[in-house]
Amino acid sequence: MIVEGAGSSNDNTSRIIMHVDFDYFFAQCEELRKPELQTLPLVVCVFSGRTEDSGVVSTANYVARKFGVKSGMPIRVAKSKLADAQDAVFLPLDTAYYSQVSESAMSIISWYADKFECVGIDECYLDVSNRTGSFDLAATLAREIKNDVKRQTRLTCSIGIAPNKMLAKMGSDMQKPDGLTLIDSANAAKSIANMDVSRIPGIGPKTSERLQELGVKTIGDLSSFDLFRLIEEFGRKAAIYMHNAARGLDEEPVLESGERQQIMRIMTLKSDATSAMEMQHDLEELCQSVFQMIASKKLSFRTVGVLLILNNLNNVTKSKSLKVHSTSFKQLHQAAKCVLDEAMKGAGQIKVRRLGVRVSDLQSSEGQNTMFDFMVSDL
Ligand code: DGT
Ligand code: CA
Repeated sequence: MIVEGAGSSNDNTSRIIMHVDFDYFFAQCEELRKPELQTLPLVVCVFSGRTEDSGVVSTANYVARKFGVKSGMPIRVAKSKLADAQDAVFLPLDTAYYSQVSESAMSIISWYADKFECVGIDECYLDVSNRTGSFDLAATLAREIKNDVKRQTRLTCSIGIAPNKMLAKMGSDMQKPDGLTLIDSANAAKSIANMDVSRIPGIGPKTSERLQELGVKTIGDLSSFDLFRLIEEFGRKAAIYMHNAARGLDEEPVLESGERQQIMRIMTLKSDATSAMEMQHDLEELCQSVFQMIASKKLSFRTVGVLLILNNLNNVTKSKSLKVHSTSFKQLHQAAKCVLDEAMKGAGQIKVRRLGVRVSDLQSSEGQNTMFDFMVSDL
């Protein structure tokens, strides 16, 4: 793994950003728990409940997509498209389960970023400028992320690497599924010139329809369209955004939110464990390592989580939030022990191969008075 701080540092003008997007996410989650679905057309539906077929398609696996099934399509239409397909499967949404899968995968990915921003259940941005320093190393890191996510969760994702968020997002969409696309500054304008304007994030159906009426179909057309005319049509802010976007320019930073900030350590156990007791020593070691990192960064934490990677490669994650932020090792360790006991209930009879400890909901502990530190460490 390329470690934090490795590679040359980058200035603000030459960033290296990744966008990670999970492939056919809800349907892929369903395949994880029922691998026999992988070869069948699978459609995840939002059933409205009015009639048996009323509602829309949330997403479909790539087998079903070959028949023309798409997100947002009425279920009735999807059924007619799959009328000749054998064994098509229609399942209702299970958002709680998808969120759990997402959380496990995001916590793995976030470990690879200088800055990590989760922007939805199945996509996130990583600023990897400092730790990679070059697009070549970023591509190596992206392969490592894909492998790690696949090994630990069995999910596939597509990654775009670019000098900004907008291009990275467009890149992750270019070679789906299981893709990796690099767009550097030199080839940016050329890579996107022939694409439809609607591929620019933020350009919805209404704007793209109006652009069409103005004779602007592709991103290349948009880049050479008169800026003042664009301002007249869409207002200054939107016009400048579109004008820059069409040239491959975007300065939006990767924004790490407080709740998403986290520090995590994972280890492979010397031998597979069947009880929390067998992992007590490793758990303490992980807590110490996490604690050293928070102490060195002068942070306090509120949420403590434990990740179990089981022998069958399934993940179990559990977490617990304290009433107030803490800087105490004792509290961290105690919370981790409780959470591990909880997590072991989810493991059932399956042995544990890897163990992780994570703290999140972090904030700066500087300025907290020592009395508070003293009180929480004595709890
Ligand atoms: P992908 O990324 O093209 O391989 O496929 P997905 O399914 O991951 O599509 P994406 O990334 O646009 O959306 C992520 C999840 O959001 C998707 O698994 C289901 C849900 N979703 C997407 N579009 C729609 C929609 O039009 N309606 C509903 N109800 N859910 C949607
Ligand atoms: Ca996706």
